[in-house]
Amino acid sequence: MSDVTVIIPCMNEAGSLPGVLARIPDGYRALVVDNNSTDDTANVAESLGATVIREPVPGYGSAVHAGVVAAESEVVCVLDGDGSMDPQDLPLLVAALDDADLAVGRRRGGNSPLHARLGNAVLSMRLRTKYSLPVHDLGAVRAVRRQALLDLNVSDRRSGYPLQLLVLASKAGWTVTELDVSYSPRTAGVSKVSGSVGGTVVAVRDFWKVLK
Ligand SMILES: Nc1nc2c(ncn2[C@@H]2O[C@H](COP(=O)(O)OP(=O)(O)OP(=O)(O)O)[C@@H](O)[C@H]2O)c(=O)[nH]1
Ligand SMILES: [Mg+2]
Repeated sequence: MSDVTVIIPCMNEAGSLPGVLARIPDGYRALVVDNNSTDDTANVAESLGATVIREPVPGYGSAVHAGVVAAESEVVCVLDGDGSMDPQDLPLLVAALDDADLAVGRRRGGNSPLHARLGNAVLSMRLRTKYSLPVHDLGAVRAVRRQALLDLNVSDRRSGYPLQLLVLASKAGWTVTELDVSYSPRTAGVSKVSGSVGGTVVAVRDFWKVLK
């Protein structure tokens, strides 16, 4: 499958983006969604050949959704712009769509703070037990057919988006596959979520709304 768009939601990722864009698989198109960056994110992305759209409504889900709407390919992938994930892992996820409706990455490695790892463990256990999903992570990186994703109507526009997508996929009877992907500390810039107490509080609140 070569008709694939890689959606990269970005809020101030100018420092990490060059490394991310350099590793986009051959034939895949990079679509950077600039979410109110105050740094050089849009210029850096454009100068490296990525398509850039701007989404003024804040939130991870808001940025991702704007990218899905704007993409024109049959398949879309989503990964972070902070250098913590490797775009070279995406073809394996895309290949898994031969037998699945949604392929998500289980992040391996990295050095997430303890509270983030604990939160992931508890939430993914809930996804396994309540929603019968074969996951051990929250689907932070994924590949999916674009139209099917749009039809699922994920409505969360903040950090609950990946979790709500998994819940809705389960309710819709989708086949979901989880594959290992590499994970490392962000390569530049400032953590907006797990690195700060405030970010973690917002994320947990968003997650709780989805899973309750
Ligand atoms: N948190 C957050 N991320 C956004 C937003 N808009 C775009 N993003 C991007 O979404 C991606 C995922 O962000 P996170 O990994 O959740 O946030 P982070 O700042 O990297 O935090 P940690 O991974 O916890 O260190 C990154 O590429 C962000 O730049 C937003 O409104 N909030
Ligand atoms: Mg990150």
